[in-house]
Amino acid sequence: MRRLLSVLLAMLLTCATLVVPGHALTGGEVTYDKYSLTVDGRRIVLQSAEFHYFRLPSPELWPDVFEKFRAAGFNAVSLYFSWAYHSPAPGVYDFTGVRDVDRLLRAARQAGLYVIARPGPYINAETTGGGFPAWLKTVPGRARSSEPGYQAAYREWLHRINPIIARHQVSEGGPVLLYNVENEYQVNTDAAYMQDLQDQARADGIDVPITTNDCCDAGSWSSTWASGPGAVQLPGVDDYPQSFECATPDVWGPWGEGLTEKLRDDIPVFAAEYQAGAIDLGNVGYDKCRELTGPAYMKYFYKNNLIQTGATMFSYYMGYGGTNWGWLAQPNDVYTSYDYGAAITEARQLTPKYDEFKRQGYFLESVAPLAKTDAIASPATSGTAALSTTARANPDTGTQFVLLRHTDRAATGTDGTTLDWAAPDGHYRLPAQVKGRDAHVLVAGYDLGGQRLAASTSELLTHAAIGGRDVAVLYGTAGSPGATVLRYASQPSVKVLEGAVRAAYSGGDLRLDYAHEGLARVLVTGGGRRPLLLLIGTDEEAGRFWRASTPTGPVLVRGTELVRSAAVNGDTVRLSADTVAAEVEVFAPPSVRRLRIGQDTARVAAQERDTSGEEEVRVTPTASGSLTGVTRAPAPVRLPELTGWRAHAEAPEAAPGFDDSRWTVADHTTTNSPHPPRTLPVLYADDYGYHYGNLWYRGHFTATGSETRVDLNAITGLRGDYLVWLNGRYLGSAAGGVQADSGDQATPPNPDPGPGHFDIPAGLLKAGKDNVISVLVANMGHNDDWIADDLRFKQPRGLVAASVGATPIAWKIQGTAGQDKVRGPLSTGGLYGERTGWHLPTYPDKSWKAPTALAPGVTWQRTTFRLDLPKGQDVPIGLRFSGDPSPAYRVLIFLNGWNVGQYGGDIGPQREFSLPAGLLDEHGNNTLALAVTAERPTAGPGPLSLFAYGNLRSTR
Ligand code: IPT
Repeated sequence: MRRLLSVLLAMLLTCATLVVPGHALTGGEVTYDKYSLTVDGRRIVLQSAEFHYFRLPSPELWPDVFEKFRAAGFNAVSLYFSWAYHSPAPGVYDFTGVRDVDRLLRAARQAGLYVIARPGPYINAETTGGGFPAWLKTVPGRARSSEPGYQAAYREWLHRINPIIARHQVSEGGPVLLYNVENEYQVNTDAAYMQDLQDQARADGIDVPITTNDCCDAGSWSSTWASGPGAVQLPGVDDYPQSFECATPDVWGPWGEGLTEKLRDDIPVFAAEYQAGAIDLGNVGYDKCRELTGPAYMKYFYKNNLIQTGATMFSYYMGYGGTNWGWLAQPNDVYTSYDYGAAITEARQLTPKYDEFKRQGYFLESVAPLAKTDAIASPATSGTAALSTTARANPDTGTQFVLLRHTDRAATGTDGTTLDWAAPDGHYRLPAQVKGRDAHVLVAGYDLGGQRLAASTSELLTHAAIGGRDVAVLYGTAGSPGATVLRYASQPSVKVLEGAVRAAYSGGDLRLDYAHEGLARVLVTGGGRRPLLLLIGTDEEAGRFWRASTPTGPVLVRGTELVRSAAVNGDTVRLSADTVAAEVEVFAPPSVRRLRIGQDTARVAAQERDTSGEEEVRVTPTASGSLTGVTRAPAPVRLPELTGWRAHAEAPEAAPGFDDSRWTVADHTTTNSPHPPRTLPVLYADDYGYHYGNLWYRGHFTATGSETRVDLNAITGLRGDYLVWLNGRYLGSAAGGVQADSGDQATPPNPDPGPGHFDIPAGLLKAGKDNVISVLVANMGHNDDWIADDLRFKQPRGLVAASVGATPIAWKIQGTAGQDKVRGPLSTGGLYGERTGWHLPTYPDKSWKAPTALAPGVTWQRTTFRLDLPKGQDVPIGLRFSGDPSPAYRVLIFLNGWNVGQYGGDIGPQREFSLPAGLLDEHGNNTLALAVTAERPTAGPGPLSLFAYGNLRSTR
């Protein structure tokens, strides 16, 4: 009986702990005015970042990314939906498994993020076809227009995806806040089409405001179409001021000031896609892209946009980039990794860019008057012309926001000034200093909880009412001077707990003067207000804080690697947090005496995780009223070596006697393609239903005996090639034609499909008999449709011309076998090994032999490894190629049957490949299979090893 009672009691207690929602979203009506969005009558500053679920095919990791967004102060996530990812063929759609977008939207809500839903139909995004399924290339009617063939196709997609989005709208208690039609629709436009997208959405139950992301300058859609058919309710603008030149990260703003235009008087300024990373056009690696778009850039450009234009809606592209696994890449611009140099890396690691998002995000989230501001006169920067100011104020509260930065945005020196500031509470002269390529947003006249912040030349991270007092975190550049003025009815008592802070009181103003060093602590009591604990730190110290809300109010945490959520129960604060061995400090109500880390209150409530592994951290109270303790180190991780490789050559298709009787006959004489065939029959792979990955062709001809040359042209997309055999003899390879055009309408796609002449060696032809040409063509993916031009989007893949003198050839084509229901249409292509399951974990490879040097053609190499990563830790695993990448080969990498990427000298700079948990069994056996296509004899890819991107104790 006592046992039963205690079990019941424990259950009750657990329930009390667990029903705490992570972050509640406000539901209700979504409206807007010229200042901001309003949800259920409450203004919000929208702070969103882009995420592509199709680039993280591991739904169990979606909550991790979303919680990391939320923990940086984002209140929304922007989601493209890829039509291609869901639809292998007309009329066929799949929303299960890794394509379960219901689950995706639930995960966003669970993490407390609103959603900007962007179902295209066109999305660009450097993904194959710009999100268009490849089967659309065979449909008549220009894509991105109202022409009938295209119209029927996109309506089919919208009527599948819209109802899913609709049932997750804010009005239904879900997260979807905005609905984005099309993408940077600016040339070859069609108003009837834009109108129809919106009409279809409304008919499908979309009731939130409809937006579109305009490209880049005033010539784009919503300025031309501000009203009338096709006009969009609440358009936004895309800005990429840093360009994609990752090789030169020090060049500032080559694509302009990056100030988001106000498109109409009745709507807020909406930075629909604001650059937060870059594609690696120059193949220099994403770390350089992260530098190009690093914290300095973020500070200068983002804050400029906030204060100079008064934008209240931001969506940053990308928050997390992910992976172009399978054939997801649009090959002309990107390779396997879509890390993007984002704040959160492909392997879900947080970077210094994340800290800067957090500094800005917490500020936006904490300071409500930011949602409604008008431009005002700004304070003078006395003593220097190097610095300048711009200011805004909230017309209701009078709160002022002053942007202070260098007049020349590219300046690199440090300059100081005294701000001559006519603030709402008085006229202040306060010292400030700005280093080059930085910018500060300073606040005056702000009701900070129970305090009155008259003015400060420190930036405000956040403030929280905790246990009857206010805790505020201010920050500034290490070593720079700062001053903060607070208003009191009478002289308060000031206790400097840590750091060098001078306090002076006069006429109701408490003025604090200091230099930003480490983390100073000042306790202010009396003076007619509730107590205030002021924490004044450097940028770095501010970046170490986490803020989490609980039903009993917010808590602040310092020193963990991440805080996902928190709960306070009686004398215990529980954190769902990621940690290493480090000092941790928690600011919680005074009733709290104990700290437990490791349980995700929100997700346990949703029964999505195991509750074991909580760590009780021994804590002691501090003079600041906080608790400190030391968290445990994660257990070390040892990864197995990759040994025991077995290999097997394939490409039997090259042999003359190979049975191709069941292959598809390629005998079309016409095509819907806007590219007329150069020779007949039409050999375009898409016309025969083969859309992704490698292709085989076999051409039979009765030789006259006088043929001297095989002439072939193939279009593969950038980085592609093709290999040719005649009667089983390898003739060689050639780079595939690309026609990767400039994106500029004036330069039409390059019609040259590349060289392709293969001399026939003497004695190889069999006159009067059947001769066989075998061709293996890489299809690297499909062009996007950025300029709404079918010549670009519908460019064929595969062979586009073939002849052997004037001798007629009978062609057959072969590609992907059936559909992989689990991995979807983009994972496998038409290699023999793929068609027979050599990539699958279950394939019996016992008879395979140890690898040797590779002959031209295709060879598979397989091995298995066992993992048992420590429970309760997050250890993202990668695969590293440490040999010299050679253009002699290209490697498709399969993990447990999933194509996780492509490696090789011609493919890109990438040597490390993320093996995401979910595809990777962290506690079991894993199978790696490599399909190596060699263009010439080669030793093949060098040594391969597993490595860990990080190791944290984690509630992932
Ligand atoms: C803009 C697209 O809207 C987006 O889909 C993606 O392609 C991004 O840029 C680049 O990564 S296109 C704009 C930069 C011209």
